[in-house]
Amino acid sequence: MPRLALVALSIAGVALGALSAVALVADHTVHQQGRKFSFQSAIIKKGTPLTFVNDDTVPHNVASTTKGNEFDLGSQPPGASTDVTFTEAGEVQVICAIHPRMRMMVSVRD
Ligand SMILES: [Cu+2]
Repeated sequence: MPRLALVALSIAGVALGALSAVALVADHTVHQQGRKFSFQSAIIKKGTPLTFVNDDTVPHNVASTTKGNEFDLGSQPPGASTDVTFTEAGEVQVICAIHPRMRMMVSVRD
């Protein structure tokens, strides 16, 4: 997706007073920096890997208990990069089991 479209989507999210900007994750990568996910919401096509990168200096533990898309990356050290493939369409809540304020939604589309 062109960068401009991504920006437009972000602006639309703000204009709607949405809790977060929904974006197609262009490079299929979600960064973790400052104990935050780089997207609050993201859309991914079913079966396409989403890469979680830990850019922080502390470990994270990315996980989901959403039925059909459960996963747990365990302790992910700084600098690590891990792929997650979502196999069921739907809304998936992704959390960090270490930092309760770190959460995001992944919308998995057919
Ligand atoms: Cu964390």
